Amino acid sequence: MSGLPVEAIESLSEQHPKPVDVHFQYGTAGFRTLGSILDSVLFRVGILAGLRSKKLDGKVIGVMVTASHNPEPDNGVKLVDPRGEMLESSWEVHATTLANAPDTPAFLSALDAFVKTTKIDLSKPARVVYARDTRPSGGALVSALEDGLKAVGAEARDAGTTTTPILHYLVRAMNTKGTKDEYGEDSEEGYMQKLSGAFKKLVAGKAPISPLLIDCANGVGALAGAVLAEHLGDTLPITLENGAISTPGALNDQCGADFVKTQQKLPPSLSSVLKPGQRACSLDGDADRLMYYYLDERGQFHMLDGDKIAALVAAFIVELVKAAGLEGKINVGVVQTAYANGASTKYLAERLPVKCVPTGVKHLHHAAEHYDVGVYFEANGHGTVLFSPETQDKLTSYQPSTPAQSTALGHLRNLVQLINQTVGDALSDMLLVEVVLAHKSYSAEEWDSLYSDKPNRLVKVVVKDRNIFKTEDAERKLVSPPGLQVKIDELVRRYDGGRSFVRPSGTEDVVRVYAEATVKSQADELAFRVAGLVYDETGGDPVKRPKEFL
Ligand code: NG1
Ligand code: ZN
Repeated sequence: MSGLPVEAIESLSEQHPKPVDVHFQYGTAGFRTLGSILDSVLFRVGILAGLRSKKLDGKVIGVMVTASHNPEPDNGVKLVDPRGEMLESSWEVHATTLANAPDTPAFLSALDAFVKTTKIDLSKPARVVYARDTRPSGGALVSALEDGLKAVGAEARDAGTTTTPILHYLVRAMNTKGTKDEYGEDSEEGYMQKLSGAFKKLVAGKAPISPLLIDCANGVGALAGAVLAEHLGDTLPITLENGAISTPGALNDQCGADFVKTQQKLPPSLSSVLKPGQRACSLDGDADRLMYYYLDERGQFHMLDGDKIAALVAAFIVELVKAAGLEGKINVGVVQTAYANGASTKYLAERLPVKCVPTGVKHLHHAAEHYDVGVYFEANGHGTVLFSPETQDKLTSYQPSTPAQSTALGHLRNLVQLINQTVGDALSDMLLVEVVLAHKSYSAEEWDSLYSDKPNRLVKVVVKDRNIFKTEDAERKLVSPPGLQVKIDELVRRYDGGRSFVRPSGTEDVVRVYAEATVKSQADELAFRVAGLVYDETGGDPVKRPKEFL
């Protein structure tokens, strides 16, 4: 064998057998399924993380144990590459192959083949940092991960229970320590100092900010939120809600960013707390998604989603670039997916370049890297703003010619510090939103009035085999099953302002249908008609056909 510590791996692997009849897949969010069947996956991911580090000459690799906005019994695991970005996609296949080897001998031979074909020098060091969210299954899964790390002889650092974006930050901070690209002190404390320091500079001299309510989804955001609130002090008065991290079943239940986005309503637990006109936001279970909202004077709920955040932030950055005298020297662009509300795309496209890419953070992130400043947000509230290395250099070396230019330049420099450059972070994004609102003296209502969302509806369809669904044009057109897209187009034409598309989910065993129309009832009807069409055309059982499908 190629120098693998076979005996260590063998004996530990026997303690983490793969469940029979389960197929694991490393999807857009890593491995994600019921926490109770993930033990073997975590052990094997530990080994894979060690090997990834060896392959990259001992650079620190991150491992995050979370299932984000999913229900509490779910869990998951994903790898983070050295600059804090998602695992290189070619390794997703290797992860899937290794996770599915049926037993220890098969796992060992798959590992051996993998090490040889990928040409991994096993004499290199391996360094890994890992963390988990607050799920009850997390502790045992981390133990399985630690066995994997031990088996491959990796030097491991336990970052404890923390948010996904903080883990991404730690990876980048550890790998850049002592270099000219140093990203910050490699601790949660270091991150909080970086964010709060930049925030305080950005809002200095602005009117006091009114209190913000944060729904922590009864997850890890409650812990990080409390630390951040302490750092911010009076500069941003925060009230943390839904912080019941040890109440069984509470995580993401009737609260959190995904609840708000999919239900388009206030988490019931906030109904007696949120005052009309007050700003509130929801995090998801690992604090990388953010949804804002408010109640108007009549008590009506208004949601400010990832698209609204993108619109607010992109316009602000464009203004600052102009004010700094850098127009034409630094180009700002926006990246969205097909789920972006049509009204947001229209609003943004009238002002700056907008690109549509397939769902999944890695697609958005990579596309955003092609702009000098790339703003990317999914409608569900996951996103960030990337400043290219050249842009950061420009901001450092640029000599402003007026005091106004100097002020705008200072703001841009501070934004680079405030905004997580590795992955979307709900807490960092929240501070960013608060900065823009403070600078523009906008209330939530004024922000909301930038454009009016087109009524829309998202529906799940359970099909026999979602893998037969293939798309093109950034997932906006189905190429398989053949003929289905023509029928969808025919339906869409019958609705005023109609738009609809169908794609297989990357995280659940379902097909998703999205529809928009000028009137809400029409958006619903179109979505349920397309869902019915998808169901029938792919041989769905007429007896089990959901009643709402048309
Ligand atoms: P899938 O299940 O592939 O639709 C969902 C979200 C994505 C992304 C991933 C990862 C929607 C419609 N889809 O993907 O945007 O966030 O989860 O968590 O929101
Ligand atoms: Zn998440």
